[in-house]
Amino acid sequence: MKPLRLSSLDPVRMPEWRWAPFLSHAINALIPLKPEPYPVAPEFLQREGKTGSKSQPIKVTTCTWACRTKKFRQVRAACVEAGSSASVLNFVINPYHTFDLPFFGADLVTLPSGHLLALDLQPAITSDERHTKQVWERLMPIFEQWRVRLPEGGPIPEEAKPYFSPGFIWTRLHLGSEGNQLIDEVIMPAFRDYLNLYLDLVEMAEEVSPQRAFKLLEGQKRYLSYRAKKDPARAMLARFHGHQWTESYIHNVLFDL
Ligand code: DBV
Repeated sequence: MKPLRLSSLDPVRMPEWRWAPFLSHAINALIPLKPEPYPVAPEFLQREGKTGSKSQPIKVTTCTWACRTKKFRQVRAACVEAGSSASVLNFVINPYHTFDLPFFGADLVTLPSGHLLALDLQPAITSDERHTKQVWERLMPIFEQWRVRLPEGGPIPEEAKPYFSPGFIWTRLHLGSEGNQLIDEVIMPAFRDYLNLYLDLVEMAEEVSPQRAFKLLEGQKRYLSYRAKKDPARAMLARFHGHQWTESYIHNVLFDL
């Protein structure tokens, strides 16, 4: 039996979960910011389910790790472990709208067809230099350094483009040793670099005026309602845990502003 998780800060322990080192790294990097629990209803802290066939069922576990800090409204990790069917870490940092900060977003997805990997510092308002310039200037050299070592992930929907930075890392890798090596040698250090840069921007960030904060809040709401509406995990989560649970999880936990 897995120990029940009672707080959003309780450790996520799922044997075989592909993305454990990434979540550990992020949690450790957040320690200096003094994380406090984020309210998450018990049915979303840990949920068991089943997939596969009647004769060969596969156990599914979905856990949510989350916190808040002085400058972060919500940091949350959706962690899915379903054996050979899926292993996912979807990790988003939501800053308070009183700071001119982007989101930190990572989507690390392992499916039977391969790994699908996304990493970005996503703007709340793309068409606003004051919001993007300082971030992109520092992000682009890091992006250039890692993306040359990764295959292109292929087209993304046109309507999604306003929500990405030009430093969006997006790749698909094969399962097996070749993919694993790229995850260790490229995706992990890129994740560390993006998070380091992000935490540096956060440390420097100072509160903005109420007018500016209002504009940022509108941008954040637009971004999160887009993510909730188009969540690519919706079908998978509904298969694992049912429609009702999934809709509530998407709207009340994952994208809850
Ligand atoms: N994606 C989420 C959440 C997930 C999740 C909350 C709880 O936003 C997983 C889990 N993403 C997930 C899964 C798939 C994708 C795909 C399971 C595969 C869906 C499937 O093939 O059935 C990046 N993720 C994708 C895709 C993109 C992203 C572009 C492909 C979509 C498609 O082909 O239709 N997600 C997107 C993104 C961020 C992100 C840019 C932020 C960095 O989190």
